[in-house]
This record gives sequence, structure tokens and C-alpha cells, in this order.
Amino acid sequence: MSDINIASIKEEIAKSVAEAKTREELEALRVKYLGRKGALADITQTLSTMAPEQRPEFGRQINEFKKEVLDIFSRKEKDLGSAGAREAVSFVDIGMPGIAQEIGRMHPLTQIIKEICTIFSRLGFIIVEGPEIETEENNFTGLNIPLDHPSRDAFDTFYLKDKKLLLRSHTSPVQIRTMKSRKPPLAVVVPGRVYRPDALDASHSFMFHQIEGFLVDKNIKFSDLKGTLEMFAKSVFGKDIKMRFRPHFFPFTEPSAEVDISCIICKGKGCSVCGRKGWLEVLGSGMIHPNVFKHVGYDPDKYTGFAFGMGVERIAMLKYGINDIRLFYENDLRFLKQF
Ligand code: 2NL
Repeated sequence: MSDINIASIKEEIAKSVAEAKTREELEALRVKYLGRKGALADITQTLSTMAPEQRPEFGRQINEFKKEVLDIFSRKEKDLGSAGAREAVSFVDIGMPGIAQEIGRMHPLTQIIKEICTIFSRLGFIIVEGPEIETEENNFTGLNIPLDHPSRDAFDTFYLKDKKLLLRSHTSPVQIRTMKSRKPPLAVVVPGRVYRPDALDASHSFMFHQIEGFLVDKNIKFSDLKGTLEMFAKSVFGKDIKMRFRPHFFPFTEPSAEVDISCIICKGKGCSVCGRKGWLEVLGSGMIHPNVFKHVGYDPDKYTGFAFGMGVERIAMLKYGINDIRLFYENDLRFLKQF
């Protein structure tokens, strides 16, 4: 065996590798030339038949040959690989319009809840949540709501089978829980779902959202309530609105007031949204009743406080001019996308 033979075998390999068109053809050539019974094995075999003094030089030539042949194969492999990739790329028509990715957003009620909670956070209120299944004690008794009060009736509250438990009809029980587990000074807002057995129509739902808040400390006055709620209403509805506190009755506050803002549509002149009154009711509020303090173990001679509650749907409907509460629950993207 001489180096001329090696050179001609190398030439043959280079030629057939160059002609290979697929990975399969290349693999077959690899077996043919480099496999166990291939050309390289034959050449290596002849080494043992040579005169000892010729062997080192011939061994060196075989190693060289092997390295060059491996190079030929790996270059071809790269060629076939990138040719395959080019073929795949050619299927992508970069002139086609793209597939638009829909960007999600928060539900309008979630947005309003966050906005309102943020306003009160800036004033130092903490945000607390609690269970939707409650006891009669937390939902009614602790709030100074008497046993014969109409809101305790099964027509106005969802009672569970065992009668001791119910679906909370307002978020106030979370405030009772918070007062029981902490000590004043306290400033808390509570957002969440509440439930009442009302028939569904444009302004009623068996489930809706409330945000309630309270503040307890020494020397808290009605003027603190007014200042806090004015700050809140102007942040949500704009600094030009006017406010009105109307005397009202709630069992859990004394004195109590309903809070109106000047109509954001007609600016107080009177229109169909405000029922020609020029005012829109947005909140209930008052000074926390001494009986509520006694129930949670606070001394009513030492502490005073204010509390307020609002319906989130109502605030959102007024702010955005929405006239049907059911729109919030139907998940119609044509509605939701507007916020
Ligand atoms: C309304 C009226 C109100 C409260 C909620 C409250 C809670 C505790 C003690 C005293 Cl623990 N009061 N909450 C007070 C006044 C009014 O909500 O019309 N909500 C939609």
C-alpha cells in the first residue's frame, strides 16, 4: 500500500461526498468509508503486513488521511444542515400580516377597587379582606342591628342551611373582626363581594361589591369624616365636585349621614341621571355607635371613630356613565374593552 493509493481513495471519498444530496446518503457513505468494514479499516489492516521500518511513516499518513476525511464529512454535514434550514425558512412569508396578540386588562370593577383602595392607602388606611361566609353575630349583632331588623329577614339575607351562618350582606363583619383582633388607633378599608337575594335588573344584583372603611382613635370628630370623604370624592370624581351630607339613620352609626356629590353630568343643574335633583348619592357614613365599640371591647368613653360604606358598582356606573349593572357580570368583551 502506498500514499498514491491513499490519495486516490481520498479523492474518491471527496467526490462521492460532494455528490450526496441528503443526510441519509451522507450517512451511507460514512459507513462505506469509515465503518468497521470500510476503506479506512482496510488501509489500517495493511499496516500490519508492512516492513517494521515503513510502519511509522505509513501510520502517520493514515492518521492524516483519517483527519482529512472526517473534515470532508463534517463540512458536508454543515452544508446539508443549513440547506435544510434555508428550506424551512422559505416557508415563512414575511409579507403576510402578523397574528395580533390580544393584551389583557383588569376588569373595570377591579380597576375601581384598586383606585379607591389606593386613595385611602395614601391617607394611611390599611386594606383588610375577610370571609364571604359569616356568622349572624359579625354580620348583624356586632353592628347593633336588632333581631327584628328587616335586613335580618330571609328575604334580605342568604342564610346557609344550618341558619347560624350566612353569605355576608355587607363588608362590615370584616371591620368587626379587625376591631376584635387589633387595638386602636386603627384606619382600615375593606373591599369585597357581598350577597343579597335581590332579583337581577338594571340596578340590582344578588352579588355586588362594597368598600367600607373606618377609623378609630381618641378624639375623632365628624369633621375628620367630612375631610376624609371629601378627599376621596374629589380624587375619584374630580376636584370641582361639591359635596352634601344629608342626615340619615344606620343602626351602626350615630349620627349618620348619606353623602351626595354634585351631578357629574349636569354639574348640579338637574338632568335625567340625577333625577333633576342635581345631586348623586355615593356613600353612607357616620360616627361609630357606642354599642359597636362595646361589642368589640373598646371603651366608648375613650375612643371615637367614623365609618363609611359604598357600592363599587354604583361608583363605577356614575363615574363611567354605565346604565345597567348586568354589564359588569356578562363578560362581553365589547363592554370590557372600553376600560
Ligand atoms: C351604605 C352605608 C355604611 C358603615 C357602613 C360601619 C362599620 C362598622 C361600624 C360602623 Cl364596623 N359602621 N359601616 C357605616 C355607615 C354606613 O354604609 O349605604 N353602604 C353602601
